[in-house]
Amino acid sequence: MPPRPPAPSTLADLRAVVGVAGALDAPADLAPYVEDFRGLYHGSTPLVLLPSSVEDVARILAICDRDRVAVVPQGGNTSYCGGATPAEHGAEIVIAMRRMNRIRAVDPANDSMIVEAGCTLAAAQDAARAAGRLFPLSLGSEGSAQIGGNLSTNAGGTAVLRYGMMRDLTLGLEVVLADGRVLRALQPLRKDNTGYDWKSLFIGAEGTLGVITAAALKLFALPADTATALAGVPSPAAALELLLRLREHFGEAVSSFELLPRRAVELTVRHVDGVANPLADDSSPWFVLIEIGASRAIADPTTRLGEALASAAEAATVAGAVLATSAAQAQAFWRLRESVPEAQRRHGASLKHDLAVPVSAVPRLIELGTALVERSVPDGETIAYGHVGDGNLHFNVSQRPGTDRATFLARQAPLQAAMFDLVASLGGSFSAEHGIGRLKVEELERRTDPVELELMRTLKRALDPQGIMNPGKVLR
Ligand code: 2HG
Ligand code: ZN
Repeated sequence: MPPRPPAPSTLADLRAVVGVAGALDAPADLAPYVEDFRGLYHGSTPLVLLPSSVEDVARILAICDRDRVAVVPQGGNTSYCGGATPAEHGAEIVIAMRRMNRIRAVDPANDSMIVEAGCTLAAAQDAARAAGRLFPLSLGSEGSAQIGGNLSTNAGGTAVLRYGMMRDLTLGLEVVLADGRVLRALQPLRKDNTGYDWKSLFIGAEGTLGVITAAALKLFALPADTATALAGVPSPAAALELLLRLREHFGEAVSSFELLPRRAVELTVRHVDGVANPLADDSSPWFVLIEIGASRAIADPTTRLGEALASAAEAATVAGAVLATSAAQAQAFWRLRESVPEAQRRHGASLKHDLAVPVSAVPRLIELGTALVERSVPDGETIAYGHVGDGNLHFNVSQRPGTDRATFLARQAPLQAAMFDLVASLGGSFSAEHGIGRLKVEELERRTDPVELELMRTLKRALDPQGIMNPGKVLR
């Protein structure tokens, strides 16, 4: 039986917390909050609340706890797994964090800043830069994705190779628990061995254990100079060889290393305005986008990257390569890379698999995964790309033009099962950086070690005994 919608008196109490400006209930106002970014889920809610302080969130959750009303925390609504979309039955309220978007403090000497959950990732990056520091998390959706969502999904992106994922970038958290109590642990300390690392629990929990309202984040030195190149390579194995070479030359200054199949580049040039392939004459089947974020110790990194690529070419690891000679050109290379999801979307339906394997197993994953798609998806083509330096591939399959959409989409379940089996056989993960949300709940149940799963359920029961926090996401 679906849960009963909240009583009118509960809704009135919730509205009173945020005032008229902080409560949305007209159907047109609710619409942007009830559908996920990929259009996979079409939910319903009687009320979207826009709190502007941690006290607001605490009062909202205390009311929800009292009246057993389920809540769905939502950031920029860019989730790939439906993690922030309310259920269809319409009994859940949405807490959208966008009004909690303050930068509370920036401390360059401590290399840290304190940011509220509703701050966009781009605004957090800008605040760091304005203080002469770098906040390195970087994603295609950074203009709309919010820090709270980045934390709740433990977001990755294109700079993980050098700086790690969101969990690695977090020093402290402020969290409202399911019953409205507030955990305040925003001390930006690099050393603090006072008991369990509970903060880590809320990162990647997708709002199922509490609502993150602010975080203390790590900052870094801005690179003194950046070199960016696009190189054609004969194979994924050659791409990994190139990564090793670059690491020998530049050490940890290699900040991004993104693999693109030729087909992804073609689709991007075809479907996204203003994108060009700077290596149009290069017939390589694969390309890599390389970024070196150099400290002052590495003088003229662009020349040095050119030398490294020339020596890789002599060893046949690289075919052609083009170095960005201006910031605008580097941006154009990044636009090519960041536009791949949009190009795939415009090209037709796609089946997505966000996979991680040990970096050394990437060539094998590509070989076996591509063969699997060829055998089982005659109406699709493999577009496997992404953060190869982290062992994370977006092993996506695009529908071939002129084929039937429904038939193609019906292949998702069997293909996904086979793809996830393949990843397991390579020692990998079926959820690398996009989370579980609603999309992968059954897979998590099926594929997680029973002891691990029981531990997760124990934690969920302990922190959310009434099951009001983002029900049906991550765990059922
Ligand atoms: C990226 O790396 C994003 O571009 C999106 O994680 C991946 O669309 C995708 O599958
Ligand atoms: Zn990605």
